[in-house]
Amino acid sequence: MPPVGIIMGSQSDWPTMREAARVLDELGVGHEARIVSAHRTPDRLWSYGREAKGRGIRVVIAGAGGAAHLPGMMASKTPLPVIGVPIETKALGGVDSLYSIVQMPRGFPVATMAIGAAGAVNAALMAAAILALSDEALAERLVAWREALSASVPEVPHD
Ligand code: RP5
Repeated sequence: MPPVGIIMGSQSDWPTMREAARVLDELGVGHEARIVSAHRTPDRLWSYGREAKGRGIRVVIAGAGGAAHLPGMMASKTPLPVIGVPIETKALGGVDSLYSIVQMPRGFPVATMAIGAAGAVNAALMAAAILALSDEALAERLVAWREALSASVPEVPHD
């Protein structure tokens, strides 16, 4: 069973959330992706949250847009760490998603990332960092990934 579960509220979230999948692939971290909507498929959300830990999932990345209740509801159903990705929206630019995810009541945290693709990439890196606490080989791959990113940044801007 892969250690990371990537869930999202809709197929329309996948172009953003596949950025998380891509980075996890780069780091050699197993993952699964599922559409689990808090509003449209609440029973699926309930089963996923109830079963994730027992199936071997160790971190959940949850992306949703608009009235983005998926990450918070997932955090209420599983003791696993939940990382929330606010999806950019046409109507409100993703601030709606951000506010829906970030303002959890005390006791049930969601680690909330930036809006959009940057948030999805960072969610993958955060999940990898959590797993790397007990996986030295992954910790080394994560350091190498970060070093490669640093090395790719030019010192002098060009036209
Ligand atoms: C949310 O509603 C989803 O996470 C998605 O970001 C948003 C819009 O969904 P679609 O109408 O594109 O399916 O539940």
